[in-house]
Amino acid sequence: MHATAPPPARTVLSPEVAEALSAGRPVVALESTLLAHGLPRPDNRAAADDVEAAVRTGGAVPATIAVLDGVPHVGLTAEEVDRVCADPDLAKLGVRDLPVAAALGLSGATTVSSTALLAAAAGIGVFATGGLGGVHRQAVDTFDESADLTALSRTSLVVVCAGVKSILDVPATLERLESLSVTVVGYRTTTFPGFYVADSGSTLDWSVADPAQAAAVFAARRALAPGAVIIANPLPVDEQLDPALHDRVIAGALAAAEQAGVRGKDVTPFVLDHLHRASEGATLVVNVRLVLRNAELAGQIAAALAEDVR
Ligand code: PSU
Ligand code: MN
Repeated sequence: MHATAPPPARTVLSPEVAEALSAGRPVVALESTLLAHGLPRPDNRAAADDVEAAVRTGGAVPATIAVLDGVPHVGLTAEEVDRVCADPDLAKLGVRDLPVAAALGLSGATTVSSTALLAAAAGIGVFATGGLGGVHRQAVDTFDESADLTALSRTSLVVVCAGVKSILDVPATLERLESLSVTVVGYRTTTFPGFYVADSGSTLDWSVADPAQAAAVFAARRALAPGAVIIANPLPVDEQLDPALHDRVIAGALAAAEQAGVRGKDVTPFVLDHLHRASEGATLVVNVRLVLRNAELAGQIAAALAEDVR
């Protein structure tokens, strides 16, 4: 006989998140890699609070997700957010890393892939981030494609983002999302956003006009097959990074990563950090701005979804 599978790793829900979920009130998941590895310390700490506040403005309860001492936490206390934002050695955990962290009692920040999985398992239907991982520009040689894409192909939730990080190969990433049957919809646009800039140069087939339509697309997706609905929410043009500055600093950051021989999961944090410094903080301001906008919209979509279920 086969040994029976062990019970799934215990997940701790914060009291507020547990209460909201059991009452059917709207909840929005937030990832922690963006805090620990995407934004510089100490600015990341204020950003963490601001993102949670933006979810509340949208009408939902925020649930920032991280793994602490081997235990997935959905909804963090202020002290737990301090830990995530202050520890320079915190691991970056994708889905494949979760079992190791659980078994060895390790702590780490969760990426889009692992946050989506833990959120859906907890019964959360909406997730806000900055930009998704995707296909890297040298992927033909390196095979570097974020696990975010495959994770989203099998996880049922709405992900609100400003597209994929513009350090990536955006058209190739959209092709892979199509192959993986991930639903991608623009928010009030069919222009696919370029993270720091409003227009990535790629277009989408579909757009939704308001949070209720986004919620309706997700309800239809959930009834059809597992998999995510990506709501691509561009920055307004007057809030984007200057496109000329954007192209210049990205080229420099990618060249620096190449020269430093950075590989694997260190590529994204290295490049984001290089951009923040090369742009003298301009990319950081825009990065935080777009995450806040996504968090607020995600709150509105979660509220529309909760309304629908009623
Ligand atoms: N979006 C941001 N900043 C980030 C990330 C996304 O605005 O730091 C993180 C996310 O956690 C995403 C991860 O899942 O980068 C992708 O990393 P990789 O390319 O190694 O899969
Ligand atoms: Mn990668």
